[in-house]
Amino acid sequence: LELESAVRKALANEEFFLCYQPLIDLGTRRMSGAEVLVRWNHPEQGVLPPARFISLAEDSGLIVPLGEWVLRTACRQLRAWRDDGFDVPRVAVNISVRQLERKGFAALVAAILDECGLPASSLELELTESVLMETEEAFEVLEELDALGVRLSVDDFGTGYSSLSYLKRLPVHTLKIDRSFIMDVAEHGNNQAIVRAMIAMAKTLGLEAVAEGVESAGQAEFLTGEGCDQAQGYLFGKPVPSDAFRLAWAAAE
Ligand code: G
Ligand code: G
Ligand code: MN
Ligand code: NA
Repeated sequence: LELESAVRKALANEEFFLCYQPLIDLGTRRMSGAEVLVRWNHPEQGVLPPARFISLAEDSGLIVPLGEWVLRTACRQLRAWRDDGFDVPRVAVNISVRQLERKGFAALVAAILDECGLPASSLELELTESVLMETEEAFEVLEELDALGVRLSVDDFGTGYSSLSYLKRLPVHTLKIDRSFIMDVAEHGNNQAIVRAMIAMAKTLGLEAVAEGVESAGQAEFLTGEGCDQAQGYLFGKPVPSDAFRLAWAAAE
């Protein structure tokens, strides 16, 4: 309860900030977007990672205003970058089931895009497998978001318990292969066959494959050879605040 009121206060005091991690097109090796990751600059404890407060914010329902702040701030940042001549193709924002369940979520997304003068294709929403499996209502919201033109990705793919049939049924565009599978692919590890199969399955279903947690050139080489579309990880860049992201990538564009 104490933390709950602390999160509430932190929102009011603007103690949250966003970091951006590059997504890389493996064909061209150019930056294809940025995943948005929230941080809490706690007045006493310093910068806290999402693991310290997201599930609490989900349990208390505070993820709804926090998530809206993240979405709006990320879209405003993209607008500002573009106005400044820094053309980031899209931002990818993590969304919790509690947000998706809220009536009018698709309308909120549409309003924020409109407010920022951004086409829906500039926004990607990352959802975990468990979220996607949750409810029939969630399915309807996904269809509304798809109709808007927002891109939808399945985050941490391969870590859930879900059946694969939902992939064909849901209007998702991208599979983000969890970094636990990527770790040993350069060393002919056990996961090579699994990752190869995941990429092939994405292709068969007409989805883009993104590899998470790419840390070495060997991993990137393997993934490129297997036809993986995009990658993300420390090899290309860690999550950093907006100014550092721009410094790192504006010149490369
Ligand atoms: O770098 P990292 O510790 O930032 O992120 C850990 C996890 O926290 C991510 O996998 C993501 O699922 C979650 N996360 C980060 N930012 C957000 C956010 O804005 N909303 C939600 N719901 N989850 C987030
Ligand atoms: O669950 P989600 O994929 O949304 O969150 C991404 C998380 O993975 C963040 O905590 C981010 O800091 C972390 N991350 C991103 N790239 C790498 C990487 O190359 N290696 C490791 N170990 N973690 C990474
Ligand atoms: Mn994510
Ligand atoms: Na992940």
